[in-house]
Formats: sequence, C-alpha cells, structure tokens
Amino acid sequence: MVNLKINGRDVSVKEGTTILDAAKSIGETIPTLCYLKDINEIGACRVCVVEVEGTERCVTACNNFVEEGMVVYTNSRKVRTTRKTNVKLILSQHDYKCGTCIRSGNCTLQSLANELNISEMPYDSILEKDNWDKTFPLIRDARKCIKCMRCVQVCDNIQGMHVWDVVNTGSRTTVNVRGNHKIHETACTLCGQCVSSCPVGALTERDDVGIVLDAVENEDIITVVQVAPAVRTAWGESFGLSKDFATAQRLVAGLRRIGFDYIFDTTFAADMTIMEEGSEFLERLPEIKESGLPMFTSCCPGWVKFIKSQFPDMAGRLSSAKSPQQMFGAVTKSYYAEKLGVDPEKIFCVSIMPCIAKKDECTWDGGKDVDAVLTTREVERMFKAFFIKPEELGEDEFDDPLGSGTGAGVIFGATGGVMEAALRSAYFLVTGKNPEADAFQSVRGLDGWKEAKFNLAGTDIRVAVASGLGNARRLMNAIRNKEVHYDFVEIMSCPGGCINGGGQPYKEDASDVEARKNVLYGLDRHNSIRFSHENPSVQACYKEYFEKPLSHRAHELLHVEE
Ligand code: HC0
Ligand code: SF4
Repeated sequence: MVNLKINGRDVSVKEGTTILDAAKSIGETIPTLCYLKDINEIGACRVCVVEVEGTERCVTACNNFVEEGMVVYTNSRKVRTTRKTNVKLILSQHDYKCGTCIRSGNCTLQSLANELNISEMPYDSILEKDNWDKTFPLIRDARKCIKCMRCVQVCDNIQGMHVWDVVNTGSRTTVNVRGNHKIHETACTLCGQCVSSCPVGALTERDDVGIVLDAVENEDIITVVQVAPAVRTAWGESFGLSKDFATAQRLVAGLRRIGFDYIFDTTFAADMTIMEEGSEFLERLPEIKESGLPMFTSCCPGWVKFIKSQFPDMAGRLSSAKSPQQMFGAVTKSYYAEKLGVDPEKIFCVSIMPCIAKKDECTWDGGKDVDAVLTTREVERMFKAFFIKPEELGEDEFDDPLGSGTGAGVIFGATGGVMEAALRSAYFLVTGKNPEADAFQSVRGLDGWKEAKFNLAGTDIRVAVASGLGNARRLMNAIRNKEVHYDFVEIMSCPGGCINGGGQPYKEDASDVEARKNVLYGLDRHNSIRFSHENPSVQACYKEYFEKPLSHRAHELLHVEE
C-alpha cells in the first residue's frame, strides 16, 4: 500500500493507483474532461490538475500515480487558477454558443465553465471551418471539437475502426476523419460510440425531429411509431427519473401527447424476427454443419455494415431476415395498412431507436419500410420542445395489434438476447415442446465474447455472442482461421448491445449499462409470455397474412434479397 495525504487527510491505496482514483476513494472530487476510464487517460485537457507539494507545476491526476509520502491538494488557489486558465484556453478554441447547442444542459465543458465561475473570456476564439455533410447520420461540428481524443480512442481501441485521427500539423493540428477523408469514404459503421463519448457538442446524430413533426402535423398522413426494446431502459435517465418510474408505458403516454396516430412496440417485430430467423437457421443447419461456418444474426446495422466492409467474403452467412425495425415497417405497410384499409403510401413509419446506424438502415433496400428514425436522445429533445413533464405522465398502453411483444422480444436489446430468444423458439420448432424459459441464460451478461453449447433434440448447437466491434473482429478472425467453430453467432456493434447504443442518453459510467440490462431481464421475467412463437399477435399475423415463416410472402417482405 502507498500512504499519502490528500487535502490534509491520510489516504492509503494500492501501488499503481492514480491520484484521481485515490482522491475518489475518500470522496474528493477532481473534475475531468477528456478522461475516460481505461480508454483515455492521457491528461490532454489538463482539467484534472492538482498541486503536489515539492513540484513547481501542477500535475494531471488522471495519469500520474500516487507515491509514498505524497502531499496533494486538489483545490488549492494554485490549482483553481491553473484549472480556470486551462478551461479558458479550451473555450478559446470552442464555439461556445451554448444557447443553440444540442448538448446545452448536458455538456461537460459547459458545466465546468459554470463550476469554475468563468464569466468572461480574455482570449479571442480561433475556430475551425465547418464543412461537414449535414445529410450524413453522424454529424461532426469542427468548431466544437476540443481535441480531447475520446472519439479517436473509442473508435480505435474499442471498435477497432480507426475512423478518427489527429490531422494536420502545427497550429492547424486537430482531430478529424483519418487522412482528411470524407466520412462517407471511411468504413464508419455509425455505431455512434464516438458520439456517446464526446463530452461536448462536436459529435451528434443528424436531427430528424423536424421531418417527423411535419408528418405528425400533416392530417393526410397516418403516423405509426415503434419503440425499440432498449429505449425503455434509458429514456428516463436524462430527466432524472428512476428505472421503475420511466416505464415504456409512460413513454407511450408522452408520445401520445405529441400526436402520433399509432404507438407500437418493436418487440412485436422482434418476435417475428425470431420466427423467420429461427426457421431460417434450422433450414440452413445441414449446410452450416457441413461447411463448419456459422449463420450470423443480421439485426444490428452497425454489424451488417462492418461485415460487409471488413469481412465481405463472409457476408453471405448473414441471416437474410430483416431486422425487427425493418420488419416492423414492412408489416405496417402491408398487413396493417390492409387491416386499416388505407393506402400504405399514406403511412409514415417512425422508429425510436437507441441507435444512429438505424438512421442509415432505414434507407437500405429502397427505404420503403421505415421513413424516419429518432434516437432516444431526440425523443428527449422532442419532449422538451413540447414542454412535456415526464414526471407527471401517467401510464398508457401500446396500441394493438403491433404493440404486444414477449419477454423473448424485449431481451433483444441486450447482448445475447437475440440468441437466447432464437434458441427458445428453435427448441420448440425442433421438439414441439417449450424448453425452460431460462434454459439458455448462459449467453447473458456483458462480456464481450461469450460462447455456449446446447443440445437441440440430439444435435449439438455451438453458439457465440459478441458485442463491440473490436470483439467482433477478433471473433471473425478466429472463425476465418478455423480456431473456433460455431453454428450460430449473434453480434451487436455496441459493447453490451443496444442498451449501450450510440443514440442512448449520455451515461455516467458502466454501471448505467448494467442497470439498463437488468431492466430488460426483469421485463422478460415478469412477462406472462416468454416465447416469441407464443405471441398471439404474431400468430394472428401469420394466420391472416404471411401464412407461415419463410413463406413466399414472408420472403418477399421480411427478408432482404439475396
Ligand atoms: Fe436494437 Fe433491435 S434490439 S437492433 O439493439 O434485433 O437499435 O433496442 O430495436 O431492429 O428489436 C436497436 C434495440 C432494436 C432491431 C430489435 C434487433
Ligand atoms: Fe468509429 Fe463507430 Fe464513431 Fe463510426 S460511429 S467513427 S465506427 S466509433
């Protein structure tokens, strides 16, 4: 152990502890800006500076380690002055028009400037030119970038995509797309993990609230909105609501106030996906066994973009089933339009997703299924614009019939959920009997690469589940090199799955993801139906319209063309 003093208090911590963590262990706050635990610990912003007795210059607390006998002051006059100057210098390269910034109210730099009582700026601002293509789903505003390096590190080290880099030299040094390329020339998967880690408003999603409200206000248009599984785990976070209070039903009540005509649940389509993908898996199983190569899930658009650009030779092994988002749009504009007796052209289908890549996915395949995608954060902004007070909302039910999903459908939002739901129904399809609902729970959990083996009526099924594209790449290389053999593989591009999607509210730390995961498994546990094949609305949809999974019509509407 190392003994030191922080702000006059004795502290004893393990060797190798940073000053930041040592201070935290006794409840002393040192502000940070660029710091991201285990990902970006480079002291670039110099906001976490502290005074160490015997050293002339303040040192950064996030990447300097404790030493025996050290005497540290985290908020002395010298520290406060230095910190204030550092933040002013950052602000001088930042377009601090907070009144019009999307991050106003949850921007780390704004909070710091307030906390440090910065009320005037002695420096003139030097801003970069902004020439970003604003039609791209991921928006970067160069004038807001503070060069904290978080996006670079997350995209390099967690996602392994290397989209961002330090570019130019001298005073023109900045962060931008690697090699000064245009973003659409890169392999960016739109996972949005860089957006989630940006502490200011430099990286955001394209805001599509305007086109959605245009549709809501157009009386000739029927607006149908679907809510993704993971959105219900997190939408209340930015309003400071508890998980118990911020239910999907309260979100429905808020959406109703905005004026959507029908409010449905993506979990309905997740159950349909299981019917299609599960049946497809069983149909392909002989070939899978013969080739020794797995079938991959296809519901995460970041992952689909990834495999197509990074492992194109294996893209043919993706399930041909559309994602729940897309299936939902297709079912709405066919089966449901027929039920309503309206021209599908009059339906405007909106998805609320925890994801930025879904904004891109809805344009694939001619863009006919889903018309607009809003992230969980955009819903927050929409609620604020309507002066909806979520804490005063009652609960309201999803509409029928596309508003009912099973416990299997809801766990799609967590890594391993699609696999578990698929295995529950595959077991039934093979044996004619339901397994224990929790029989496949070994694929749960936030580990980046999990594997399991199950026996389905005498056949061993080897499965793997990965989340985070760095893990996906390792897994794909291992498959390619024949180091591992799986029959069915689920991959989600965001670490932990959609609960940690790039369109979710900004989170404080990893425990938020764990809490979101627990919401989904709680909803599954308490759902009276836990098998996709038992969803009565899905059964009716097949009976009345699609006939059976993999039927001609199902292929036409629910699968991508191969
Ligand atoms: Fe997901 Fe989905 S689970 S990708 O994370 O499969 O975004 O929540 O909506 O489509 O259902 C996201 C979440 C979805 C889809 C579903 C899948
Ligand atoms: Fe990298 Fe994902 Fe950001 Fe694209 S969206 S730049 S892949 S982290």
